Amino acid sequence: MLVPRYNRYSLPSRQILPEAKYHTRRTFLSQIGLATAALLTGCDSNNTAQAAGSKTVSGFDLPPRPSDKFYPAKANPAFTSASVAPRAITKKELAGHYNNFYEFSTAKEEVDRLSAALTITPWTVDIAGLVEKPFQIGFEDLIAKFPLEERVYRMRCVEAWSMVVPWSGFPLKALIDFCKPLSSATHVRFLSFNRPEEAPGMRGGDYPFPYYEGLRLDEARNELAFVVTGAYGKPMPKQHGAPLRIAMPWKYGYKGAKSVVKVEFINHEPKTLWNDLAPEEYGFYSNVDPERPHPRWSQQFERDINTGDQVETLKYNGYGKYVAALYPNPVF
Ligand SMILES: Nc1nc2c(c(=O)[nH]1)N[C@H]1C(S)=C(S)[C@@H](COP(=O)(O)O)O[C@H]1N2
Ligand SMILES: [Mo]
Repeated sequence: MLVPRYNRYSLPSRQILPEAKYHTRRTFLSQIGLATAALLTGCDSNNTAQAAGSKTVSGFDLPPRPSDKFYPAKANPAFTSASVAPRAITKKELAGHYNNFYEFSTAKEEVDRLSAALTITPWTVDIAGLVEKPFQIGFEDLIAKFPLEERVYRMRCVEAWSMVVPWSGFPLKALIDFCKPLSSATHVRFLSFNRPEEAPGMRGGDYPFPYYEGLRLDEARNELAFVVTGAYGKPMPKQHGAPLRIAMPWKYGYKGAKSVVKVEFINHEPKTLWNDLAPEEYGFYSNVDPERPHPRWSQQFERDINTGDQVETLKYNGYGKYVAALYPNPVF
């Protein structure tokens, strides 16, 4: 997303171009061809070689893992496609080709290709901070502890576009219980991977990576809070945050950290990357609220990337019956 020019982490100039110009640049890149585009974006030689060949490298290409057998997961009847009507599920190819994952690129259409370089086997998650006993667990061991379910959720980015995705995973509450936090823990913090050698966007120094996010513990225990390991009935593509990411469907998308390597329990409100960059634009809570404009744009409507239609933004992204009680007082 965009940050103001005056900020010390301000984006490269192309990011503050208006949408139309920005899309022209994307079209240009696709016209000159993938191989050249890969060179321009400084992606590693291995990737470039593959991109130049006939097979397109994509985050949809995943290594086989034992956990593949858990998909497709059983649909949770409370969150089927009926629960998001009149919205329809976003086409998988659209959702997987328009991604915010700044460790790879600030250009959404590039993330699918660049994220292919992320190694997801092995993958270790660190459980740290105020827990009975800190531990590390491999992704394959972790996922085997929880029955997977499928949930169709709306996803609203703070940039005023949205999609609808059938995620697979398990409740964040189940993960939290498994971590055995101490009663002194009030918040949970998520950290994403730190591998600049695999992620070109981490090499520029424009953002204080690794990506960090956090939640109040009661929000994290809400029934909607979800650990996502799959999408569209399959293991999750890398561009969506393989092997595991968080989904908080009543909040703007950036509250859901991708490719998580650390879950830390603490006793204070954690700092978050976007809040540190532009506190007046990205609050800690960041609940979807059409009545609270972003300082630089309205939040009353959003573009459904499936249809291109402008649709009305709903308070709490339509999930108020689940979460409104968490916020007796206004929060930002
Ligand atoms: N690690 C990490 N997590 C991240 C981001 C990111 O850049 N890095 N972008 C966030 C933003 S702004 C959004 S909108 C969603 C996008 O998720 P999607 O690509 O699966 O739609 O991921 C969020 N999680
Ligand atoms: Mo976003």
